[in-house]
Amino acid sequence: MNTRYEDAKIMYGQLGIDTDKVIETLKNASVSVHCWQGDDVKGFDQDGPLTGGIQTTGSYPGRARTPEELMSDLDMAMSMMPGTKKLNLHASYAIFEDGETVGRDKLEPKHFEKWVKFAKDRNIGIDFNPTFFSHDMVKDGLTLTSPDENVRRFWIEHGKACLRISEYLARETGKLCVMNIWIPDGYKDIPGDRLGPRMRYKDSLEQILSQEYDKNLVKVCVESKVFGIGYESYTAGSAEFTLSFAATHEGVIPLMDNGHYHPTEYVSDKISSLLCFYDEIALHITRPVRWDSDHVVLLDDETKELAKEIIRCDGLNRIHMALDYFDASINRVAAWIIGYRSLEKALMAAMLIPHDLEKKLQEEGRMTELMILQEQLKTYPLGDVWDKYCSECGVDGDLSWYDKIKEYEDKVLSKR
Ligand code: RNT
Ligand code: ZN
Repeated sequence: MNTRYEDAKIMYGQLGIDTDKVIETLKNASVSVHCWQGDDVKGFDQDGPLTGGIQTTGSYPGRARTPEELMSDLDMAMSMMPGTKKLNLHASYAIFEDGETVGRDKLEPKHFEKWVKFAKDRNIGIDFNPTFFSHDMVKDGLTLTSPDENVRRFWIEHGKACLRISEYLARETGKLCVMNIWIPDGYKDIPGDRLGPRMRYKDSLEQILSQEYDKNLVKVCVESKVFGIGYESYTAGSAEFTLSFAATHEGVIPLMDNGHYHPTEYVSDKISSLLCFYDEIALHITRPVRWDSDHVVLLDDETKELAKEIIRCDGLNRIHMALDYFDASINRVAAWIIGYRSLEKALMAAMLIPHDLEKKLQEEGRMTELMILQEQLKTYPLGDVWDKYCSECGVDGDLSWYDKIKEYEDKVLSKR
């Protein structure tokens, strides 16, 4: 393998790329790993179905049912993930002591103590999400936009509680906490009023943000969406809404989920537009198949294009990257690993491109040569640099990591 790496190093070196440096840069690029892949987005604070217009399909055995199971599965998954990881938690993953139940409007930092210990022991940071779905207080599919003031108040209090928790998570781990707000609110059929819900959403967000918090420790994002299952005709938190909200509210950054746009729109093309106007942006990286299906992320064209834009725009310090998918039809731990490693590979591929040269060719109008170079790079030995990276990070390579996951499935997951 080392000679293969040496050969690859020479090939990329001829293009002016230092593969050793690429490996070091990738090691430090942080990717947030979503806890919800392990339990089909169920959480621990309620027992109802998954709502909010999202869906996990499949019934592969081994879903994590308790915090202990989820932590153990996360450990297994993370042991096969090279690079810097953060844990992405939802408020619904609160851990209560025996018999205790607390409404989401009353959640406290102490309900996340065990997660803090988990993160500290592994020296990773935590990102956080208020959970505006799968709950009795979602009325007629609405939360922060509800015309029912009791409902809206409850969810505003939830948002404020989550800001306090996010600050605690950041303080404890010593690492920035990105808190992402996504609400499903909308209508299945043609609404009679589009402005009202959006004005209520705006007001609710402003009320949540009136909670004091340290802006150096917590970054608040707003995630847009175009439609959900059962919310086909209208969603309050559209792209225009969230972008405008973030642009006009200090300390708020926009989050783009690449499953949340029309099928011919590409988030890879949107990144540079936002970077002209925002210091920071955030991404949910997923794989939509025909709709916002949240399939496991693969090393496909759009993932590669997304990664290219992140690297080309020198965006590693300005773009918060998080994974967001949920597949219950295959081994869930493997699903985590495949998605994470695919994104890492895409980032590596992006770092192995001579961007200055491509830019020069474009600026000089040498589009034929640009096309030839881009096509050539597709068959360059990315895999040899990837193998070296995995071995330096102490994680198994592509041909062997599944052996250990299969063993874990036989010993642990299949007994659940
Ligand atoms: C839903 C959004 C949202 C969720 C998670 C669980 O369409 O993408 O980000 O997937 O919060
Ligand atoms: Zn998302």
